[in-house]
Amino acid sequence: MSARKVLDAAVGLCACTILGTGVAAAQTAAPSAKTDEMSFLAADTNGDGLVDEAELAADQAKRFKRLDANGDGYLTPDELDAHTAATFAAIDRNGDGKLSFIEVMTAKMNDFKRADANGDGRVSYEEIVVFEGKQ
Ligand SMILES: [Ca+2]
Ligand SMILES: [Ca+2]
Ligand SMILES: [Ca+2]
Repeated sequence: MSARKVLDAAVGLCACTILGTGVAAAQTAAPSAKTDEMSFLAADTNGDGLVDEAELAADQAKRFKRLDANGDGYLTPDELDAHTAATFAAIDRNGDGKLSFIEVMTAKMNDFKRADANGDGRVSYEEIVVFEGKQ
C-alpha cells in the first residue's frame, strides 16, 4: 500500500488519513507520490521534516475552510465528495449530520497519535508510510 490514502482524505475519514489534499481524491483519483509529498511539505511549515500537532492543526484549519463551501463552520455531506456514510458517521460524534472542526481534529489526532511511532509528538513522512502499511 502506498501513502496515498493517508495523505488524500481531508477529513480523517478512517484511521488511515492524517494529512489530506482533498476529500475526493482518495477514491476517484490517484495523485502521484509527488503530490503526497507536496502535501506533507505544505503541512510542515517550519521545514524540519516532521509534522507536529500545531502544524497539523494549522493545516487542517486551512483545509476545513476550503472545504466548507457555504462557510457555516461545518462540513456537510454535500460539501464532501468521497466520504462514505460509515466514516462520516464515525467522525460525526454528536450525530447532527455535520462535522465541526473539533470533530474533524479529534479524528485527525487519533490517527496522528497512532502514526507517531516513537511518540515524540511529531510525525515524519516515513512514519505516515509505515502507519499506512499497517492498515
Ligand atoms: Ca515541522
Ligand atoms: Ca458548511
Ligand atoms: Ca457533528
